[in-house]
Amino acid sequence: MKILIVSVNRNRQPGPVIPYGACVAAQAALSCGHETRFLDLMFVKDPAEALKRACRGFRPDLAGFSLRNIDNNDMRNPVSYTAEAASLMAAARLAGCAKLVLGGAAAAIMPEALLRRTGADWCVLGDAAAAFPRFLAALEAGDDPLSVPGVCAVVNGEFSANPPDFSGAAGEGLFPEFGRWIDLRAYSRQMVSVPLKTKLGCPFGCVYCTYPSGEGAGYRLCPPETALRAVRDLAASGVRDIEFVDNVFNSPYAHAMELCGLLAANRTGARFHTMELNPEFTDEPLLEAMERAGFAGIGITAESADDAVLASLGKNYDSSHLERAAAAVEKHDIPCMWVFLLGGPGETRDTVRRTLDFARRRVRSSDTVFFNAGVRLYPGTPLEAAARLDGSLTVPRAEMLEPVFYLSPDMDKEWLLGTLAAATRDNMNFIASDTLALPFLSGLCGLAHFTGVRQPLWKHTRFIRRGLRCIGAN
Ligand code: B12
Repeated sequence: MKILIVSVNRNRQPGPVIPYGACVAAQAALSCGHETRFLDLMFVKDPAEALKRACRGFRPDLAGFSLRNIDNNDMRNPVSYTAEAASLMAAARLAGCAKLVLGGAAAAIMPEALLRRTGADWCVLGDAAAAFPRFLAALEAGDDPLSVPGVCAVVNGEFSANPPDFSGAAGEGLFPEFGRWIDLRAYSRQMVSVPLKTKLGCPFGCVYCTYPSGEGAGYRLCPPETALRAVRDLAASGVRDIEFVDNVFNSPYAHAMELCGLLAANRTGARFHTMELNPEFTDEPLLEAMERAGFAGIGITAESADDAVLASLGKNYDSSHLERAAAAVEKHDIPCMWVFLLGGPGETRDTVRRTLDFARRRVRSSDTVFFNAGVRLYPGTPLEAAARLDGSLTVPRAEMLEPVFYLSPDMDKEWLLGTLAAATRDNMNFIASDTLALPFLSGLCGLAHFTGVRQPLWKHTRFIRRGLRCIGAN
C-alpha cells in the first residue's frame, strides 16, 4: 500500500521536538514493504496546503496522523491543538485520502474523544513498531482492523476498542532512520537533540499520570547493546546531541548503569541528555556513570519536596531521596534542572514553602529549577476519580480534550501564582511554565546555535535572565 505518515505537531514551546513516534510508525510501515512517505509539519508555513499537495501528489491508500500533544499543559495560558489536527484531517479527506488512522502519545490518552473530534477511521494504540504492521496487514487482507490488538474505532456511533498488547519486545523497532524521514539539520539549528528511548512501560503509580495505561505497567527493556548501536549510527551520521526520552531513565537502575557503562566504553563524541531522572534512583554511582558516559545535561523530576504531597501524588520516593540526589549532583559537573509540580493533592501554603525552601537551599545556583503550577487531569487516572469525587471536576470525559487542571482545594490559585512569581523574581535560576510561552525563545535557540553555544541552553538560565533584566524584561 501507499502510506503517508503525517506529524501534526507544530508546537515550538519550549522548543521544537523531533517527531520520534511518527518516525517509528513510518519505519514500521516501510519495513513491511509499504511505499511510505513522511510529512513533517513542524517548520511548514502552510500546513493545510502542504498536506493537500502531499495527498494529491502521492495518492496514499492510507494516511497515518501522529498526534503528540493534545495541549500545552499550561494552566495559565492553555492552548489546545486538537482543532488544528481535526481541520488538517478534513483537508486530507478533501484531497482524496479515503482512510485515516490516528496514533501517538496524545491519541493513547484520549482515543475515543480524538476519534470523534477528528473523524478518523481508526486509532492504533501502543508501540507502532509492533501494532502498525499488524493493522496494515489486516487492512490489506480485507480483515476487520478491529481484530488487531490496540485498534479502536467509532462504529455506528459506538466506540469499540481492542486492548493493546503490551507484551512485544522493545528493540530495533524503536530506532528509526531519522534522516530518512525528517530534516535533521532544521532541528539542529534550533538546538534540538535527537530522541532515543531504551525501554517501554512504566511500573510507577503516580496518581495523575497516563504512562502505565499508554505503554503498560511492566518494563520491556531494550538490550543496552542495541541502544548503543543506535547511538553509534546517529553519531556516525553527524548527530552531536542525543536525549534519552524514557519515561524514567534511571529505572531499572541496573539497566541504566549498564547502558552508561557501554556508552563510556564506546565514546562516540555524542553528548547525552535526559530530563527523566527519578530521585529514588539518583545517587552517586549513577551520576558518576552518567558523567563518564558523556551526559551534558540531566533533569530530576522531583515534583515536590514535601513528604505528604509526595505520598498523595503516589510517588515512590520521599524528601530524603531528594536530599541524597542533591548531594550527589553537587559532587559532579553535569548541569541539572530540577522539575517541580505545585498544586497537587495535599498541597497547602506550607508545603509550597517547603518545596521552595528546598529549591533555594539544595539546588546549586548554577543549576535550573522549573516549576509547573496545576496538574493536568487525564481520564482514567486516580486523580481524575478523586477530583470527580470531591466535586472539583464536573466536565464529562469527552470534553477533557480542552485542558482541565487540578488544584488542591487547600490552595488559592492567586496566592500560588503570586508566590511563584516572587520566587522566580528573587532567584535567577528559577523559571516557571509561563517562561515557555515567551515569544522570543525560538529566536534565542537559533542565535545560540549560530554562535556555537552547546546544549542544553537552559544551563545558561541565570545569565539569560540577567541579560534580559538589563534590557528591562523580567
Ligand atoms: C520526553 C518528553 C518530552 C521532552 C521531549 C524531548 C525530545 N528531545 O524529544 C520535553 C521535556 C522537551 C517535552 C516537552 C513537551 N511535552 Co512532553 N513528553 C515526553 C515523553 C515523556 C516522551 C515522548 C517521546 O519521545 N516518546 C517516545 C516516542 C517513540 O513515543 P510516542 O511519541 O508515544 O510514539 C509511539 C506511539 O505513540 C506510537 N505512534 C506515534 N505516532 C504514531 C503514528 C501512527 C500512525 C501510529 C499507528 C502509531 C504512532 O508509536 C510510537 C513508538 O512506540 C511523553 C510521555 C510519553 N510517555 O509519551 C511526554 C508527552 C508527549 N509530553 C507532553 C507535553 C504536554 C509536552 C509539552 C507541551 C509540555 C510543556 N509545556 O513543555 C511540551 C511540548 C514540546 C513540543 N514542542 O511539542 C504530553 C502530551 C499530552 C498532552 N497533554 O498534550 C505527554 C504525553 C506527557 C503527559 N502525559 O503529560 N516532552
